[in-house]
Amino acid sequence: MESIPLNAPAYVRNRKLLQWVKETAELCLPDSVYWCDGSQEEYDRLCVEMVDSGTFIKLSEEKRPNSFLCRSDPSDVARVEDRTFICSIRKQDAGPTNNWVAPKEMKATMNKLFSGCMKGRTMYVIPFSMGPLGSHISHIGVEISDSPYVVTNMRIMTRMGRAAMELLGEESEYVPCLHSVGAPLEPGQQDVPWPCNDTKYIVHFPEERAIVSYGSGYGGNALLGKKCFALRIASSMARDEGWLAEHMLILGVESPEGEKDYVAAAFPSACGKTNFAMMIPPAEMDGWKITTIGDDIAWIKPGKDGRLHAINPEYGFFGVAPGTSVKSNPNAMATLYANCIFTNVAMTPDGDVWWEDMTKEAPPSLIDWQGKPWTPDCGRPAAHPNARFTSPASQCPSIDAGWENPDGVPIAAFIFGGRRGDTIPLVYQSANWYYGVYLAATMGSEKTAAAAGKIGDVRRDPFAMIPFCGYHMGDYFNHWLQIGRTLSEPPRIFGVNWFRKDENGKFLWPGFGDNMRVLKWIIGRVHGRSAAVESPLGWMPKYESLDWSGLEDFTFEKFTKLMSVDREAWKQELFSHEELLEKLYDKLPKEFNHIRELMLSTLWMSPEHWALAPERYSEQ
Ligand code: O2Y
Ligand code: MN
Repeated sequence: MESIPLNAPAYVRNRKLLQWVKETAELCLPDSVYWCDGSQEEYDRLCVEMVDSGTFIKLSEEKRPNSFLCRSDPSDVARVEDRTFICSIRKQDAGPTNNWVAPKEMKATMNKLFSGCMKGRTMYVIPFSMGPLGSHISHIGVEISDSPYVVTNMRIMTRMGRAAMELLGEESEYVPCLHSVGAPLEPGQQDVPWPCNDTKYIVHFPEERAIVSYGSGYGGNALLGKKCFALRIASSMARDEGWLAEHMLILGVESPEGEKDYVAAAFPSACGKTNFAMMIPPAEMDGWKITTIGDDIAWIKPGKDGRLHAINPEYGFFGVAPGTSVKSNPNAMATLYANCIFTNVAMTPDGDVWWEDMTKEAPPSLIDWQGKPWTPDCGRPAAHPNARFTSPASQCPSIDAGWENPDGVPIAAFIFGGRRGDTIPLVYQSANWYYGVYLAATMGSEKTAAAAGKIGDVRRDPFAMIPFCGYHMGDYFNHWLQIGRTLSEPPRIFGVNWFRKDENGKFLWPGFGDNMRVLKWIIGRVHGRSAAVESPLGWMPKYESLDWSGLEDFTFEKFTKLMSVDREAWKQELFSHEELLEKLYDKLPKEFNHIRELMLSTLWMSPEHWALAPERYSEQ
């Protein structure tokens, strides 16, 4: 059998990589091998090729310059958690929250699936850096993929191309990421716009630091630098090496006096993470400014100064389009002005994009995400609910001046939130690192109506990491506790809940830009200047200690509802933590049981001590 020419450019010198590419080509049997250099010329050429093949639709050059619409197969629209595997050598290292298959067995399965799987296609070799090129916090990956959609998205989402390859030199380590859409072409067979396979596997080998993905071309399943590398594999690397790979946004808070602090925040999906990362404070809060480092993932390392320092390993945003509007996130909308790839959104007659809630009124006619004519009364969504934009982070008006700083930015506070209609107050500060880790480990969001057994049922999503931790969550909690022990200046830890409702089911808090009021209090706590009242949960703001400029009609009564800590509800809350903690029992930090017991007993303190007594919330 004739061997496939590798045609590696002279700057590709890494011996292990050259061998891996050769072996992969021999297994997958592509028509040709292409080494991505990451240039604009290459990107433009691939986009033209995808327009010609029907994968991309070029959007209006006037409305959305250099941007494209892509419609996926309707069966391939989201991450596939039930097909995602952590193949550690020992099952107990993956833990009960991950799917596990023995590495040997999984490799045999993958070998069969990948045999000849790229026939009729080009095999792209995609070198990329997660994090600024050459940063001591960054890591290099190489994705092999048979999807030009993956190549173009990876160029936006990572520092992709020749410079990353050159950093590898002859010997450096990289994370190999093998991907195929799993749709070989027979000679003469016509391709489809979105090739994929009903059989899907998203596989991680944490000990080998390797990723294999088969059957899907979409998002987190295929852009392997993101969830697979930057979270699942990196979390396992981070545990071994004493750092943190987290599902967190990073933002900067600048005071009118020019003081600058950075916070990292974790929220489960559908809690407005990207909105928070790009928030514009109310005009009345004169001089306060938010800057954006990242909207989804943070790599965080202890520094010599006893603080934690964070980078955004990504280079772009892969954001949920529906719900994004000039009202909910003006900075995101401005970021999307050009040079973007839109996946599964609707198209307007004049060649622009649209999705639900982008504008108050829907356009009278559209082409929906499946290419079908759409009108507002047709009863179907125009964009898929998980429709995405891929956009360069550098285009974001709020991007922080230091977002590419190879040393990262120092983290002053961690914020953990969920979507809870009751029980959890707007904001509280944990008494110390240990309570903070417990707070984050027990965070969760109310289940959607479809998933809930009863009203108020909560899906626990510790640190928003359940789908993304590459090892046992009990070990993960212990790792967090251990990191805290090593820091002389640990970030302060806060819980927030933007979604508390009143007795009529109406949201009590306006959210969006008004979250700046909470952030200002948090920064004030970090610097020891915001007043606070003690509660069984930790420290909480007094009414007077939040900045109400521009929101003076927010009454003290409403505030006490928003902040109340109900003894019965909290008793139930603490009992309900058991469901998750029991599941992780064999590796659960012993500290957690003590904290839970202490919190329970604090609830029996005289109510006058804390939040049941509203007068504690005000000096007046
Ligand atoms: O649906 C996907 O394939 C991607 S999911 C995703 C994308 C960007 C940021 N966060 C997420 C997530 O699920 O947390
Ligand atoms: Mn995410």
